[in-house]
Amino acid sequence: MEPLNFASLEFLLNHPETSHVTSDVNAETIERRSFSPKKIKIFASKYTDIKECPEYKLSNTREAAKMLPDVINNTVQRIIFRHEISQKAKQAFKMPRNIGVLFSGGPAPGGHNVIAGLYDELKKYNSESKLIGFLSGPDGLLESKYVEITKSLVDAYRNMGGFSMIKTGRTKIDSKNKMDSALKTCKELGLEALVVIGGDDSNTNAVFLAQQFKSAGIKVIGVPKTIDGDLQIKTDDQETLCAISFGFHTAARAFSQNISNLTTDAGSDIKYWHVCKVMGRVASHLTLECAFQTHANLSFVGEELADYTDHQRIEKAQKEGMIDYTAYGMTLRHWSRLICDTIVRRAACGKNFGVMIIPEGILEFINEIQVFIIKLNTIIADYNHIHDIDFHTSFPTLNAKLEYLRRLTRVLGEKNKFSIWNLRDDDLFSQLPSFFQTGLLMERDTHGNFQFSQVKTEEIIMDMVKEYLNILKEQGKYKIGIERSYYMSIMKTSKFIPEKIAKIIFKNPEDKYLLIKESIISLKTLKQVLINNEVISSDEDVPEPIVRIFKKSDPEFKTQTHFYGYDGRGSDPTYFDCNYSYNLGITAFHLIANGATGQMAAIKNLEKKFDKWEPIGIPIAKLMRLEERKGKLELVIEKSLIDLDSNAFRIFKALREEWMAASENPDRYRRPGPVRFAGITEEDRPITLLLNSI
Ligand code: FBP
Repeated sequence: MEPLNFASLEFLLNHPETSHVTSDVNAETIERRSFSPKKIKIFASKYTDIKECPEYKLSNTREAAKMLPDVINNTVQRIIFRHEISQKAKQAFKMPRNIGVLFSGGPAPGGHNVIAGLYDELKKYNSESKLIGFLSGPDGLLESKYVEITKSLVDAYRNMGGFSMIKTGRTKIDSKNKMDSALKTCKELGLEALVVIGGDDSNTNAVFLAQQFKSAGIKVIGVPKTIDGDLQIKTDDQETLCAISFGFHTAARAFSQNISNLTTDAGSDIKYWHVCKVMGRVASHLTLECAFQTHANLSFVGEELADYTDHQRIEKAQKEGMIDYTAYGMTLRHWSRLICDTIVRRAACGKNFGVMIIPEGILEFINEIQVFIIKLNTIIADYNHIHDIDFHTSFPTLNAKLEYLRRLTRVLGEKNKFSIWNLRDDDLFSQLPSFFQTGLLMERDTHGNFQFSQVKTEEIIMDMVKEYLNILKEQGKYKIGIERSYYMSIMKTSKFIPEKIAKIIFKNPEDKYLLIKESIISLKTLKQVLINNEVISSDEDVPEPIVRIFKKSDPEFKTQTHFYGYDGRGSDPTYFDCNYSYNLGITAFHLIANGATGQMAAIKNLEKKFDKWEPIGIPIAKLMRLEERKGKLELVIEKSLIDLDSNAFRIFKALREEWMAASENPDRYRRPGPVRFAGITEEDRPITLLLNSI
């Protein structure tokens, strides 16, 4: 036989096609890197000015005034054209500057464009100016670890996702020592200003730095970042100053593409319920946006569950002259019943499949779990306060932690039922699955936030759902509806009159989807019904076509669980986020060049078309509110939750029954498609934002 003529490996490796298709940089990356985001018109003018806007009222807390005296009187500032400028002011604008920048918190698509916008603007006025990027978040500032950001570095990351250029971290600058180290680094580098790109906690960090650095003449500007979308700012008169943080749109779209693919698969394979947990530490903004993007069959909004009241229970108690406090707020059990209700209703219409979205932070809105979270936060904080070693180091395993809690009940609980951890708490807690206990007892993040992303909420709830569906099945209430035409075609092969049998075995013999009577829950009960109705005699078997129909009506509940979070957070930014974040970077520069500090760079009118966008500075100190963190009250920026009176939520509520499609109508799934740049791009702003602006 002739030897086969293989190409040599060397030949293959040197082949142009090989190097083309195995290159790290593909055509999409090249296109992204070369895209120039749109610039807000004001930035086309050479020099800008800042106009104070006292008409935008933001009232502050007394604590913030006490702790942030040098920045508390800041007002909202609008960046405007400067028509006339003195030679001196021109020189001041054009002087070489050193600005530092850092990422803080979880990555959010668009971060690199904030740096690109800041860099381009800085260099536009003076090519000698320097942008210093602190490495790995606040740690880089504290430990003086940084790189000078160069054109080639910026160009490699333009319009690209992640924070990989300089990385990020979650360190909180919360002590005098850390403040001093940060200031020392900035002074050594001769920084005029520091830009902190982060979420609510990082912007809190930024304003405390602004206060601390004020006497040294170093300015600090925050930039609103977080995929969670919970950094939204309104004035006291409900005028929107910052409609959303950057990264939200991309993450929501990236999750939605995956969820939408699941709707396609679910509707094809018709055997699974896909349970999609979607990131968002507390608020359900991402879930709501994904619901609009995909029209999944069932989406939960935590904020709505928190509002839940069981009117039946209230009325019952009232009749007995009592008040039932447990009727206010949602329990895990009741939530699982709501899910079962949808599953059963869809199954009755022949759809024993579907896609549901649950927000990562939903547990925050489930009363009983929220109580555990608060109690455990306090217990852990108290322990850390009293002892030299941290709670998690002292009790590294779940068993050790549980034993400590049990000891608390012995020491405190037996005598005092009002103690923070009593026998009832311990009893309820011990009934939770161990992975859930581990989740609830996990270390809080550096800012004292509960780490919802580490808790397998979807598994806990689906276990409860499965359990209850089994009960419903035994009661004959969970059945798959049989399409009438299918029933007729099967019965054609038998000797029976389909209409007559239908009346005997179905509870709705005239409908399009036929439901087997609740009393028929097994082949045995089916046979008995047929005997009773003289369809067959007792020594006959149930006829094969009827067995087939019965088996088809008997549901098997099968689920697939998915978690969408880190994947979408790492997506390349949408067109909206590219433009938004780039303009935030430019805004940060102009706030600095005009002498602002303690402000958050923002774009007003983001919810409107691009030509309405306005760059502004928002006084961060005015946003500070007292909140419990690690058992202590601390000043932080309040997280924005979904407003149940907002247009978006009201529209969602009105449409969700259609999306549930628990009817003869087909599913209403929407295909948002991938995050893309060329051709027809995705919608030009988040759907929820657009709806809220109507
Ligand atoms: P930021 O608030 O820092 O933007 O982070 C948001 C987030 O992605 C949440 O949605 C999620 O709960 C959390 O970070 C996950 O944290 P980690 O990255 O530490 O696992």
